Amino acid sequence: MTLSPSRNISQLTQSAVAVVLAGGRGTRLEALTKYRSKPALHYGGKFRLIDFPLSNCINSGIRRIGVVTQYKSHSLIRHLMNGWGGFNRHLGEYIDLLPASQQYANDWYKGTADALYQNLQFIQKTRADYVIVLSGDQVYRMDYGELLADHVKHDADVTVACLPVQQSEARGKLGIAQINDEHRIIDFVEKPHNPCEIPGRPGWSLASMGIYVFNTDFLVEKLKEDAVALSSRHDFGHNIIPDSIKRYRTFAYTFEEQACQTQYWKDVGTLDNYFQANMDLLTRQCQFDLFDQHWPIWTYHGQTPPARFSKDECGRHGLTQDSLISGGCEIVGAQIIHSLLFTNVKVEGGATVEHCVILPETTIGQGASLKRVIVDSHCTVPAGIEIGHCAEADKRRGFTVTQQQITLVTQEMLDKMPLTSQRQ
Ligand code: ADQ
Ligand code: ADP
Repeated sequence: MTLSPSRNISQLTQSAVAVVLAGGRGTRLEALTKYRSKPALHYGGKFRLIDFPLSNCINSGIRRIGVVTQYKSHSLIRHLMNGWGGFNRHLGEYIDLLPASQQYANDWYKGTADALYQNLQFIQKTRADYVIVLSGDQVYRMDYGELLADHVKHDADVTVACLPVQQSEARGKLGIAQINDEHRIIDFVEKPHNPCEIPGRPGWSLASMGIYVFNTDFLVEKLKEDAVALSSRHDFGHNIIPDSIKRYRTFAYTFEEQACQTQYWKDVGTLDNYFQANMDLLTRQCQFDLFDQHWPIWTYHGQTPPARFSKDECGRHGLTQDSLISGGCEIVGAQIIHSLLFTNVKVEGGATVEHCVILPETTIGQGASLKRVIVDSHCTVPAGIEIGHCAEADKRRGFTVTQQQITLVTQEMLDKMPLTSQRQ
């Protein structure tokens, strides 16, 4: 197909189905993913991580989507039903939930490739020409139409979206590709300890974003082959992609080159980068602009009144500085500095919240003082408590403290904390 701008690209997006992988455990996020899957994790004041790939699909014109769920999927499914149910199946638009229902195989999803293999019927029934495989837990804006166009331009069997990253960030965490002048992938190693450099760009490697486009027939063939391979981990990064480069047309799409987009991409894997990715949003200089009307991020947002800042009974004003405050928040005589408050957070008189991420439906009691803290949803933080001022004291009280000295607090931790240890 000769590709001239939007008309052909819109034909491509219509002939594609997206499968969003949302079943990983996300164990490095510790207690934040104890009861919810990583794609269900709250992010950016009113969103959940899964909203980002789903919004990219909608904004790119892809309206046929499967979401593969497995672990701890209750709040994920609730969010998808509340917020993403407005598709019109009569017009061929839908989001289908694909839980590990043990129909195709008598097992849970063994890996990302197996998660698609167990949903081959769903994929084949769509009669789509292309399958876009996405991760449910990354923050970025991407026009998948351009990705598909690149795939077709190269007459590829599979295309891997890639991004240059600093070697220190890639080491042991990301799949690394080497490409030739035509952007064909000539080598791929999953999470190497010594990622190879991009020629002429010292200190940088070309990382896989875990985003793939496959010709449907090719994908079906590869998944069937992989399903019976005894030594396989049934994983895209470990098996399908390295196997494909040997015998098939496997190309890299470099996200860096996507026109008119600021290239922000975060795989929110650890508490430290979850904290930082939220903090990034507080400045107007952030490469990821939540206020970009051209590529909106869609989500479910319940009915809430506007955030209210009011005086408490001692006459102290509710004040904020450099923060994102969501609907339903009530700041009564408290100070919020450089923080992100999700929906329906209440902060009571004399409390100070500084450099914090406070998840929804949480109350911070009178006079509490929090600094560099992530507070989980549905917490009641006791009055007068100090958190985030001394790492050792926080650890003694059962809170999690990260390498970068961010403290995580959940209601379970608060419930177990002896009453005598509220002050440090
Ligand atoms: P990882 O980030 O380690 O590497 P992985 O754990 O395979 O990716 O998860 C990818 C997506 O699949 C996540 O959204 C996760 O929730 C989901 N998932 C994981 N296991 C699943 C299962 N059994 N069933 C259903 N869904 C599952 C990948 C690539 C790397 C690349 C990085 C970029 O393998 O090459 O560099 O993504 O983040
Ligand atoms: P979210 O903040 O993602 O909306 P929820 O508060 O709905 O999270 O919790 C996610 C899931 O975890 C729900 O199924 C909920 O019932 C369950 N859950 C939350 N806290 C606990 C707990 N302490 N013990 C057991 N299950 C819990």
